[in-house]
Amino acid sequence: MTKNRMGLLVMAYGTPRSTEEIEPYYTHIRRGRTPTPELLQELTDRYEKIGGISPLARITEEQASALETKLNHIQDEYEFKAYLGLKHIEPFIEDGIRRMNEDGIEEAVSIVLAPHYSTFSAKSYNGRALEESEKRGGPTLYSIDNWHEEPAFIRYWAERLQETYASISETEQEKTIVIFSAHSLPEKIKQMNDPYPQQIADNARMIAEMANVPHYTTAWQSAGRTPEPWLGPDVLDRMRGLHKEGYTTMVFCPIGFVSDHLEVLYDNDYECKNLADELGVHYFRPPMPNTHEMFIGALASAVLKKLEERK
Ligand code: FEC
Repeated sequence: MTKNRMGLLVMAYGTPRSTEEIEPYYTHIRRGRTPTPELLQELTDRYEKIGGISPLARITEEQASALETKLNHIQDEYEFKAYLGLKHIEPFIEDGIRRMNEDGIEEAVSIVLAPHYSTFSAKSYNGRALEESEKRGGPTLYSIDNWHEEPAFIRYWAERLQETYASISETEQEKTIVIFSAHSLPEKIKQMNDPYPQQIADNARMIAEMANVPHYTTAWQSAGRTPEPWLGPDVLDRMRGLHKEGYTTMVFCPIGFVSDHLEVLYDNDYECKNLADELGVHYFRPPMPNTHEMFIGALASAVLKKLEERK
């Protein structure tokens, strides 16, 4: 049987691959405004704290390749070929579309390596991809908006929580709380009826129920360095409040992210961990999905569902 060629545009945030790339990357995030020397230094220092640069570039490539392999292994109808498309550094989303077009790919599924929908994430990634494919006259895109309800994704985090709880004594479990977190966004998204806050709340409940954890909450992390108001409560403020309520162990699940990168390795494992130490609270952060088989299976399921939908 001849297989249909199917492009797979795997989109992710992107990260500098060297210290020299930090400035152009940061300028791109700021929509072309060069950061002040102070802001640039502060970001460089954060990368320094996690080893100089982020492992995100390597992990994103590994995830795209694992997803392509998995998809070609579990079905016979399509021959998938993955292309990377990054938001803030090369290869940009537009480069991914261009390469598909040059390779003669006529149809493609696009997926974002972030589980939830927001105007700042899925909408902007998929919007850029669509604009470029329209400009070039192909490929036809089937865009996945969100995939946080994929059962294997929920099971991934539920199992990690169960493993973490198994290492905590029964008496301490009573004073343990799970903090589900995601990247904060400007508060104005609330006026735009953006589904992001609700999707995070629903996802936290689904995972907590499957893992059967008695106490959990949600909080926002990694708010941008801009003067406008961002969604709160910030995870650090939430930690102080929970400590006052008597919790002595905090388990962090950054469900808005899927890889080890700056926002997890610095914002959680450095900033939250430091505050936990200051408060005398035990800190746990289960491993991120990265290329875990169950997680790649969740992405593959989302891709195949999208293709079923269009039939
Ligand atoms: O490991 C790494 O090097 C990169 C990690 C990284 C990820 C990430 C994910 C998200 N962001 C989202 C929204 C915003 C908004 C702004 C913003 C700013 C930054 C800055 C860095 C950065 N983000 Fe990011 N983000 C990562 C890195 N992000 C660095 C600039 C310095 C700072 O403010 O900390 C504000 C932009 C502005 O100035 O207007 C908004 C969202 C996600 C999760 C979804 C996704 O992955 O796309 C949403 C990973």
